[in-house]
Amino acid sequence: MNKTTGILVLGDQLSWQHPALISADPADAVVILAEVVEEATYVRHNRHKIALLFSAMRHFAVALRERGFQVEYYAFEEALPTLLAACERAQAQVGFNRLVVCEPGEYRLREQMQTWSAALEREVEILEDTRFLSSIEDFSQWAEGRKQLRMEYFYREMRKRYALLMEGDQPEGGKWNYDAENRSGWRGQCEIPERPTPPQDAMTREVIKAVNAAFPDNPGDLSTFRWAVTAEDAADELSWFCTHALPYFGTYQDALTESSPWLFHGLISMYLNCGLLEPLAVCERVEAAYRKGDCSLAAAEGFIRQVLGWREYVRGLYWHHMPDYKTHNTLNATTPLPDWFWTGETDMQCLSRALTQSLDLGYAHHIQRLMVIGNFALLAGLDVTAVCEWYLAVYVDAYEWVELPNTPGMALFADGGIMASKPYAASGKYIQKQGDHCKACCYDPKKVTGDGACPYNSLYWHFIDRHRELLSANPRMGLILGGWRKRTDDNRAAVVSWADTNLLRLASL
Ligand code: FAD
Ligand code: DLZ
Ligand code: SF4
Repeated sequence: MNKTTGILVLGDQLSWQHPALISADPADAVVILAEVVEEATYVRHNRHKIALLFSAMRHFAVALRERGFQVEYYAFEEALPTLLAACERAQAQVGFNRLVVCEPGEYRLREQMQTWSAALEREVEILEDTRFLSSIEDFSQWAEGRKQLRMEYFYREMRKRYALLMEGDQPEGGKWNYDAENRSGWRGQCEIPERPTPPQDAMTREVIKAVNAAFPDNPGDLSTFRWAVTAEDAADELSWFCTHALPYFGTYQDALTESSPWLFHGLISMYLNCGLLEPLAVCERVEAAYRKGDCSLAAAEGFIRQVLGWREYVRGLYWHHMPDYKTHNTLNATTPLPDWFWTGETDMQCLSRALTQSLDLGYAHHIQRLMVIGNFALLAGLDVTAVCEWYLAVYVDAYEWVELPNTPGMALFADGGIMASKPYAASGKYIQKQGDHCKACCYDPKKVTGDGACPYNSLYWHFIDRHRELLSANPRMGLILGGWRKRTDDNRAAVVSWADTNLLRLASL
C-alpha cells in the first residue's frame, strides 16, 4: 500500500532519536534500510566495520518492525549500487509521496542527496541530525569572529549548556580541565580487567560469514569480532566500562602497552557513531558514576571532555571547513604510504603493534592513533590523502566527519594549525615514557643515529629541520628549534643523513 512518507535510515543512524523516526506514524511510513555497494566500498573498510553495521542494521530493522513500522530492507546480496537506488526500489515496491532523511555524516553523501529530489520526482526533506549536542549552525555561530577555534573554550561552553559536572555556573571542583593528572605511562601498575565479549546471535554469525565472503581483500579478522550490535548490548558495554575501567581511564588515558589493545578505554566510539549510544546519555552516565563515588573527578572530567568536547568539536570543525578541509597539505607531505601499513610488518615494535591491531581488530586507542601511527606518518612526511584513506578504512568507528579533523588536522598538521596549536611530533623518548613497547623492540629509544637507533628519533629531528622555517613562527616550538640550532653543523648533518637512510630503508621494505 502506498505510504505518505519514506524514511531512509543510514547505517550510522540506527537510533530511536533519529529525527524522522521520532515523529513518524508507523502506520503511514515505510522505513528503508539498505546495504549498498557504494557505501560498503568507497574505501576498503575494515570487515569489523561492515559486519558491525550490517548486523546492527538488521537488528534495528527487527526492532522497527516490532514497533509496527513497515521496513524495506535490502541486503548486500541484492547488489543495489547506491542509497538512491535503494530509495528508487522502495518507491517502486511500496510507493511514498515524500522522502525524509537525516543529514548524513559525510559531505560526499550530503552533496549526492541534493540531487535526489529530481531523481525521485518527490520532495526530499533533509532533517538536522539532532543526535549531536552541538548543531552545525551552533558551531558556526561559536566560531564566528574567533581567530583560533580552540577545543577548550568550545568545551567550557558545552559544559555550561548541558550542566555537566557543574556547581552552579562554576566547574565542579573549581577547574575545567584535569588533564595534567591524566598522563601516566604504563609500567604494569595494576591489573587490566578482562573484557567480556558482547553476545553474538545467529544473525550476527550469518553477517560475519557473508562479509568474509564478499570482502576477501579487506582488512579485519572477524574471528575476533567483539562488538555489540544492539542498543541494549551497547549500553551493557558502557556499564561494564563505568564499573571496571572508568576509575583508571584518566590516569592511563595516554598509556601504551604490549599487554592489551584496550587498556582502560571506553570502546564506545563505534556505538556513538552509528547510533547505538547517545552522547548525552553517555556523559550523564559517567557523571552519575562520579557522583556515586565510583570514580574520581579527574577520570569523569577526562572522559566527558572527550565526548562532549572533542567529539562535538571535530564534527563542528569538519562541517565548518568542508569542502576545503580535504585539500590542505601545509607541510607538503607526499611520501607514498608504505605497503606495510596494510600488513603491520615492520620491526618497530610500537608501530607494528598499533598497525596490526588496527588492521585485525579495527581498533586502536587515541595515543596509538595519534602518537604512534600518526606521529610516524607526520615525521616521515607520508602522503596526506593516502594516510587519510588508510584511517578511514581501518577503524570500526571511522567516518569522514570525525576521521578528517583528527588525521590531517590533529595528527598530520596538514591544516596548518586550524585544529592543533602545534604539531604532535615526538621522538622515541615519548613512546618509551608512555609504555612498555621499547623493551620488546630491536631498536634503542636512547640512540639517535647508528645501527639499532630508534627510527623515530632521527625522523623527529629531520622533521624539525625540514620545517624549521614554518615552525619558527610558532612560539610553542621556540625551545626545540633553539636546541636544534645550537648543535654543531656536523651533528645536525649526521642526524639528518641517518634519517634519510631510514626513510630510504622504510620505503624499500
Ligand atoms: P575513549 O578513549 O574511551 O574516549 C571516549 C570517547 O571520546 C570516544 O569513544 C570518542 O567518541 C570520543 N573521542 C575521544 N577523542 C576524540 C577525538 N579526537 N575525536 C572525536 N571523538 C573523540 N574517532 C572516531 O570515532 N572515528 C575516527 O575515525 C577517528 N579517527 C581518528 C584518527 C586519528 C589520527 C586520531 C588521532 C584520532 C581519531 N579518532 C577517531 C579519535 C579517537 O582516537 C577515537 O575516538 C577513540 O580512540 C575511540 O576509542 P574509545 O571509544 O575507546 O575512546
Ligand atoms: C560505512 C557504511 C557501510 C560500510 N555500509 C553502509 C550501507 O551499506 N548502507 C548504509 O546505509 N550505510 C552504510 N555505511 C554508512 C554510510 O557510509 C554513512 O551513512 C555515510 O558515510 C555518512 O556518514
Ligand atoms: Fe617504537 Fe622506537 Fe620504542 Fe622501538 S624503540 S618501540 S621503534 S619508540
